[in-house]
Amino acid sequence: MTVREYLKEKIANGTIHATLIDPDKQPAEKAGEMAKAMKDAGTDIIFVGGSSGVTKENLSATSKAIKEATGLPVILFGGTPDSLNTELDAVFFMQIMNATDPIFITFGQVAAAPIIAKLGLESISMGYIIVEPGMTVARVSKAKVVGQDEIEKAVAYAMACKMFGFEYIYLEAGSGADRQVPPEMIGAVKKYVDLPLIVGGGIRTPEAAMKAKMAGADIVVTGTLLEKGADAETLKAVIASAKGN
Ligand code: 1GP
Repeated sequence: MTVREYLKEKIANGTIHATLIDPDKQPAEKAGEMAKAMKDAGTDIIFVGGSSGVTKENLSATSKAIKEATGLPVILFGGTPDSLNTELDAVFFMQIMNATDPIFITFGQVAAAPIIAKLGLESISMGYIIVEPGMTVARVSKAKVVGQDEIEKAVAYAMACKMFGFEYIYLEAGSGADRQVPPEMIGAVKKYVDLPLIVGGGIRTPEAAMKAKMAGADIVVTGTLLEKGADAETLKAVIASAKGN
């Protein structure tokens, strides 16, 4: 089964949870243990990546350790062309819609495409929209962030994603954000654009996860929660809320 099929099948049954692990933040073995804890808590898929410090070495070792520890699919989310490797199950081939640095709009993707083809990696296209506060990824990509109250602008970006032919849309408030993507924005994007919607950034409580799910997120992503060493009960509660259990 491809990762595309896996996601499609899962999402058809309701909102799922994705765990984001940055390979630059801990040794591979530790990443495997963290992913195992998330699997036990109910997560469905592991995203690996980060805004800086992702190398072929740490990415391949981390992906391998996660797969060995969990058996869950591992998909690259962010990263650089030279970090691509065959330990990944798939790659989000993504465009930061509101970046102003062209590396994140097209040149990085042009550099990555032949490598993805050569390695035979599955690639899943995604339009990525950064919402205030945006955090590191907004700074690195020099994004014109969508304000928390700019609902129409978010919908326009999402419509453009659909017209470009992207398979997924990601509404991102930024890792470690103090505010999540507003539920009204998630709801509006979901209402006007029928693409599977990924939502992340600043989701660290069952309430926040529930808000994202109820507003229409198909995949709720958390990263910081795990990084900060939340206990098993908290992980379980957040994931259960994301999935509406
Ligand atoms: C970042 O959306 C993800 O790309 C996760 O954000 O680290 O705030 O959970 P957090």
